[in-house]
Amino acid sequence: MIDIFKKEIKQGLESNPKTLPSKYFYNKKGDALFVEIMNLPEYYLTRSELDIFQNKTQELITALQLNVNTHFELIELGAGDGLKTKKLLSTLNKQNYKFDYLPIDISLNALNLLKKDLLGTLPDVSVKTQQGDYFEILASLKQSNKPKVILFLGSNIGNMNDEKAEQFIYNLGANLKPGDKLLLGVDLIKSKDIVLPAYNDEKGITAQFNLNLLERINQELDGDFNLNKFKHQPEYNETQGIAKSFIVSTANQTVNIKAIGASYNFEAGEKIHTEISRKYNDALIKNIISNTDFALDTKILDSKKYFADYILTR
Ligand code: AVI
Repeated sequence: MIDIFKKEIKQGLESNPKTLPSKYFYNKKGDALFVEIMNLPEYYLTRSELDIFQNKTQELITALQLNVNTHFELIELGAGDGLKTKKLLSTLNKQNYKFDYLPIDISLNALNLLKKDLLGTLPDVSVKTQQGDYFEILASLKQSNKPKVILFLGSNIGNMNDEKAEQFIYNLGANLKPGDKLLLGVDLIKSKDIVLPAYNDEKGITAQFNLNLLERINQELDGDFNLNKFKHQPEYNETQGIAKSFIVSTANQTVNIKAIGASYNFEAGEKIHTEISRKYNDALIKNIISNTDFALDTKILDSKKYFADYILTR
């Protein structure tokens, strides 16, 4: 694990321009900061999707074309605290649908908390947590003949570039059978007046979240990044619908990373690209799925039309 981390950090810092992978935001501190982000007034994404799950639950169920007599598997990739999904689980349960809920996450801790919570709030729902790599688990679930609904929410797909997103959805399809469904939650292209503050909140939580990457390198790879000499910088291109986060060096400086055995020079104003948060519209979604085995059925929007849950059929 540490070896892959070291290799990818080295690769990123030796690229021109420098980059660091956003997947490394999520250590214990990063997870906690992301929970804070989801509750920020500026971060509309979570609230918008919760609006759909809370107020358009029946539309979601109808769009998924579920059969009340057929036992199915509801598989969530990166379940987190399951807040949105609980609304769906509770309605499905009330309407006597037969299903197993299979949340998949890399964090065993998150899964255990979710399972405990669901045992208390929805004791009748069958919950089978799965810890590990999404695709390894999906491959192992392939033997079951039950129809599957995959949930990939929160615009998590937006943290991949379009090429990776297409590959990811293609791979999902390869692990499913015709008729299985994918519920894909994505943030929609909108004005920079709304998007930029979501990545540049007043309390500076997103800045801490971004800079935590450098802190992690200091702690885990014995680096000496001076966090006071780097700052968070989000950018948003409204025409493309792409938000990007950068860490900018505020001085000419050299950073040593002992575990890599290397030093890196930064010029004042030099940027490290740390994250992409893509926003979508119908054309982009259609284009991404055009070379996969999925067809687009429908989409459900929140009341402000900020966010969409697309329903795709394998
Ligand atoms: C997890 N992901 C969808 C978040 C996003 O909006 O791209 C991560 C995030 N980065 C900064 N704030 C939130």
